Amino acid sequence: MHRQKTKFSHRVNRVAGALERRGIRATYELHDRVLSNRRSRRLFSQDNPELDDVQRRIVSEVDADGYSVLPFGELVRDPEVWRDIEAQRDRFVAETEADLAAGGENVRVRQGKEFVVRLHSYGVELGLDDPWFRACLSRRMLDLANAYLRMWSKLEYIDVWYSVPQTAGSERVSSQRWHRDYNDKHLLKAFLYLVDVDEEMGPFQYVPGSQPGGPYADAWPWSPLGQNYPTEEELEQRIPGSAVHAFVAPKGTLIFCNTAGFHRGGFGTTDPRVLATVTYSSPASLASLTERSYEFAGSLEELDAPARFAVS
Ligand SMILES: O=C(O)CCC(=O)C(=O)O
Repeated sequence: MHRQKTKFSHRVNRVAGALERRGIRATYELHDRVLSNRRSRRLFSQDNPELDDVQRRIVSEVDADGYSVLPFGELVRDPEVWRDIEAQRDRFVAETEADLAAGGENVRVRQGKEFVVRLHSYGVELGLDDPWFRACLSRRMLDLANAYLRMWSKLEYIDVWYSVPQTAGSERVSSQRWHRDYNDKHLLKAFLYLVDVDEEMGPFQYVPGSQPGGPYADAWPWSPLGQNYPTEEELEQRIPGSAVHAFVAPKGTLIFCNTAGFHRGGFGTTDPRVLATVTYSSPASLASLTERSYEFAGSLEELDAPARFAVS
């Protein structure tokens, strides 16, 4: 009897879970086609930003291949911005390494992804005094994100990561494995390397052309809340190793990428990998599948309209 009851309640939970997932997917589609994203597309078409050559190149490369890579200073030319971000990195690395040396009790990690120590994580307040946040909200970054998404985007997630080297022989877990991000197809992430990253430090890796609309889009295709983690072997059988791009690159390298395409990274075994990251997504994602990682601490009045939209 007890066994039957347990089996029954498992089935109820499974069915309830499936129904809930179906509801979340339907909500995403509705927000993408009709509700949130329609307004966002209209706002963009009424205020189509003029891009310079560098921004245009990034957008057309991400359109074609799913990624674009360039030195940060080519896009954000004010050297003070980079200097401020480096100072932010130095404080974060010093604090993280002191915490780790003392047993790692105070580092900010998320369950299941303990290999990434975060400067902010979720539920923080951020203002324009944070240099990486300031850069991500600048028109240099935001205009190209909006142009790629063809709508005013939401700045949904922002952080600085310290990827802790893994012990030899450990297995890849979570985002160290090939996956598509489940939370939006209108997605642009940026990764700014804050240290030189070599093959052993867990470089970010991407399958060019696996973004929605690309030639590998039909391999375990993207769907909202999809189960987008094939085994490493399955992916390697379908997509030749020669098609994978590993971003082994010096510090100051900026990678833009639609991570609805296949990617993985952070599986380092030697030195820590330190990078700053940001996610621009569509309003449909925030309405159904994601939570903004921060609250804007400044006054909305001091922002222009696309930036105000991005943080609220
Ligand atoms: O740490 C990495 O390089 C991978 C990150 C990742 O999977 C993601 O941001 O979605």
